[in-house]
Formats: sequence, structure tokens, C-alpha cells
Amino acid sequence: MKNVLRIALCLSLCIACVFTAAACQNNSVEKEPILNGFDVTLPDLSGLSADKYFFGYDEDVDADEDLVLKRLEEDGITPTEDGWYPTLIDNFDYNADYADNMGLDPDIWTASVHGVRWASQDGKHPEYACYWCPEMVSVSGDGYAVIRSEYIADHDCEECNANAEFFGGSGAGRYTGGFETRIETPLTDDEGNVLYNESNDRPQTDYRQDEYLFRQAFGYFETRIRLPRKTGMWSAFWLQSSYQRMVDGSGADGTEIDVYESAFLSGNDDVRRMGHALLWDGYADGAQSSARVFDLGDNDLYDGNFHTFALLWTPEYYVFYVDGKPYWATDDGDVAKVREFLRFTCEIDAGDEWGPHGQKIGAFDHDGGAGITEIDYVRVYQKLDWLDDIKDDSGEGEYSPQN
Ligand SMILES: [Ca+2]
Ligand SMILES: [Ca+2]
Ligand SMILES: [Zn+2]
Repeated sequence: MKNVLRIALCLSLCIACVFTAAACQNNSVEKEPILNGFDVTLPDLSGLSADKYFFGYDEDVDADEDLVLKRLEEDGITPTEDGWYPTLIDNFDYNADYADNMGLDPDIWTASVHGVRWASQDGKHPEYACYWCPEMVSVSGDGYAVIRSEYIADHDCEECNANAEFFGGSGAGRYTGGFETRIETPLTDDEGNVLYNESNDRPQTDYRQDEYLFRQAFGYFETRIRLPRKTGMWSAFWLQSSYQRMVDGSGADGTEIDVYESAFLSGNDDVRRMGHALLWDGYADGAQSSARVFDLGDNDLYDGNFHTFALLWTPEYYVFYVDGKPYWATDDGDVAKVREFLRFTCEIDAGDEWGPHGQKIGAFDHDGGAGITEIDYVRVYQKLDWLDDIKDDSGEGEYSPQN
């Protein structure tokens, strides 16, 4: 169960708006980039191949310049003059060997686990909840990772069926999902049965028990995506730390970094907006966040074309880019110094039509086909200069409870 994003978006932005609608309507949309004097130059990656590459995930190597250079040499890779080198390049080319992992390279990705993402807020229609099922993730012959978001009247999946008590019992529901570089395992009882929270029907997890296929601190993260053109849902590319919930007054020990959230397909005047967010110190008492929504001018992200979304994460600040243009540069939350995993996820509204960033996103249409999110590639690079600044997870501070 992935409640991180939901809680993040809800508590900090969405639910807050439900209860403070007046404040919500005043949510400002920035007309101009906010760069705060930081150097927002895109890294010069020319000379580096864009072919598929995976440095691997090895904390005994990834922060040691000598060991990094040794491995790169073994892999036939020479860093750029500025010290940039690739760590994860996946173009999502179809590979029959990956069929058992929803088409995704099992060395890099897991499909996000089953769960009730959002309980239905329509009492007459409990099946209007948003469910996550790995079967909504696939890789197409066109070379795209695809996440489907769809109302399915007769959803049929072994694990969904086995957990019918949590999935409405009829197989009907609003289904979507995601994939990530984390291995999340819900907590189980002695007999291996998933433990659910009685209060909200969500599987119990403890993020401190997460394992990873890939994590990185700092670098340049770029993805090319065709956004889903359907109301009542959104997609996102984000980074997360399993220690985001350690409440110590800082995000240096782990910050949710929302590179983009496509929540603005609701009304023609809204489609040229994009939101970016930072959230740290959990999602309950003590939770802190910083977010901005920008007016993208003539750039319509819902024109049916692919668009790029990128993050430059230095030890001192973050820069958020859309189609190569920097919109927000900030050091809010002290800037995370720890390794974080990657996530691509979709969300469906469960009845209140609120999305992230205090935006009404419309009702999710049960007809008219699935919302299709297509990810052409993700490319991650690291810079040699920054390896010394990587910090191990401290695990200090108070762990923010589940909510
Ligand atoms: Ca913290
Ligand atoms: Ca591709
Ligand atoms: Zn399923």
C-alpha cells in the first residue's frame, strides 16, 4: 500500500484546501519562474550515450569517487569534463524477458504493490475507491512504460480477488498503479497474511524496512512523458526517502521531491499549469512542505505530445524544469542529503474531485476509455563533485505515525 503520496498531497495541499476553501481559491499561480539567484544551467551531458545503462545500487561504491571511476571504466563510460556520468538510463524498450515484471527490467523496477489508495467518498459507491494493482502497469511495443487508469467493472486479478474484502468484493473499481525502484513489503502476521490497519483498510507498512533496487542522492533526473488526458486523475514523477517521516525540523534527512504532478486538466484555462512540491518531516504532526504552481504560458502539456520534466538536485538547492525551462529553484527544507528512490505513479479521484495543489480536477469518467500515462524514458545522472556530500540515513528523530 502506497499512502505516501496520497497523504502528502492530501494533508499538505488537498485536504487542507477542502477545509479552507477560501484560502484555496487564493492559491497563487506563479506567472514567472522563481529562481532565487541559483545557477539553473542544465547540465551539459553531451558526449554521454542515451542507451540503456544501469550503474546498479551499491552503497559501498556509489559515494566513493575511486570506486565509481573504476566501475565506469569497466562499463566503458567516461564522465564529462564537469564530472557528470549516467547512473540509470531506461528507455523502456520492450523485452519479452521482463514479462513477469509487468515488462519492466526487474533489476531496476518493481510495480507498486496492491492497495486501496483512496477509499471511496461516495457512500453509495464504495467501489469508486482508487485501487492500485500491478496489472495496470505495462511496457508497450512502442518503447513506453504505460500506466492505465480505468474504471473496471469486472477486474480480475488473483491478488485483488483474494483480498476482495478490501476491494469491494465485486471486482469493480477505479484501478491504477505505478512503479518504483523500491521494494516495499507490507507487514504480515505469522502466517504470512497481510496486516491491515483497522482504521482505514490499508496494509500496514514500515518505511524503515524498505529495500531498494536503486537510490541516489543528488544528480540530474529527467523523464519524457505523454500525460493522461482524462479528468479526475493525475500522474507524477517523484523521489522519496524511507526516512521522510523522521521529524527533526529538517528535510536534509529525507524529503519527498515531487518533480511534477499533472493535476491541471480541468478547464481550458488550467491546462498550462504544473506543480512541484517538497514535503518533509512526515505527513502528520510536524509535517512541513513547500510547493509552487507555475503558469507555463503557451506550453500546453496536454497537447498529446511528449514533454520532459526534470530535477537538478545539488547539495545546496533543487531546480525543477519543464521542457528544459527552469521554473523553480529553491533550498527549502534544507535540501535532502540522503539517497532517495524513484517513483512513477497515477492517482484517481475517489469522490471529492480535489487533486494536489488545491485544484479541482473534475470527476473521473467511467466511460471513454482509460487514462493512459506513457513514459518514454527516465535518465539519471550523478556528478563526481557531489559524492562527498552524500549522507547515510540517520534514522534519528521521531518517526511520524501512519495516517
Ligand atoms: Ca526530517
Ligand atoms: Ca522509450
Ligand atoms: Zn490486482
